[in-house]
Amino acid sequence: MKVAVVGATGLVGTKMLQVLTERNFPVTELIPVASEKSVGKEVTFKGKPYKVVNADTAISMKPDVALFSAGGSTSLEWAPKFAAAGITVIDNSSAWRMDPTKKLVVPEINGKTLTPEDKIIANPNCSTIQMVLVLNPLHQQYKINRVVVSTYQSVTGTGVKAVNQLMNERKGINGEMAYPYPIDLNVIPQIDVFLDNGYTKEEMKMVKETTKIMGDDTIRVTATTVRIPVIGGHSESVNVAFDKEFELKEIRNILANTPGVIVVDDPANQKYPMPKDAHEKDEVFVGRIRRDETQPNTLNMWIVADNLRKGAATNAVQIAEYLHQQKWI
Ligand code: 2RA
Repeated sequence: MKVAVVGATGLVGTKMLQVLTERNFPVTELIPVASEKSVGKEVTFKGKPYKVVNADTAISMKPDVALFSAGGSTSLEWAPKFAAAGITVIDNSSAWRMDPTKKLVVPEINGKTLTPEDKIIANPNCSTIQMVLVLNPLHQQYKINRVVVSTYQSVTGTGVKAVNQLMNERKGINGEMAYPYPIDLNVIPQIDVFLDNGYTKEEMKMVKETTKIMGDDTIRVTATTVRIPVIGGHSESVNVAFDKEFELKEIRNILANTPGVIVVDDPANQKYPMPKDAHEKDEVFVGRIRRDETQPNTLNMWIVADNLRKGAATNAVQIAEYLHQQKWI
């Protein structure tokens, strides 16, 4: 299968190439696509060099599927052109996520809603994916009423410029800033831009994408998203109020049997998920599972995942795998 990766030289694009290789996705030809300044550069995939091309050239090469991770404006401009040429687009930007005509997909949750007619498929936001993967099986059992989430997000979510900012600050080098403030030895309670309601765009992504993916707009979500000086993955403190009563043992059991979720919850031995351990893993890790003792039917959890993997590249490749299994690409 001919696979185009649009934004192939970025952090997520590079991870997509790695995940396609690891999962042995049947790529017969890779078409790396990037902005004009990267055209002509070489990208190595499965030991073979491939020349970076622009989006126009990529369309003329007729890929079967295109994985996009090149930002919202590139997706808005180019995804429809790829789709019009019959190429299925899996888009990691926020451009199409809330478009009612587009599916927002976490394969384990709503992959089955896809049809061969879906030519632009949206990949959700990283902090949303790891949360819904844990919430969904609990919602099936106990019906979620309200979620309060606070995130502790890795600088890799911003991109290579932010990783460089953190590393430069550690070495005492004055370099380019990705954030308006130092990130090392600091915490920044702002991810993406502020909206009129006082929340950030990242916070509202968690609110809106959760109900769209889980297909239930009665679930109330409120979020505070925070950038921390970490590289391995995003962490989340999640408080969930259910309609029905639960037993902690049952919750652990459900999560332990959820594909893609690993329970790490052994306080007696100081075992809980951490970004250092989630780094380079495709699974979502959950621990610190305990009752919120201030009100009935309410649970606290700590959820960690590598945001570049299940939060971005792995989820996109899993969507492609599903389409391939259905023989739609
Ligand atoms: C972040 N959620 O971590 C974003 C990346 N999509 O900044």
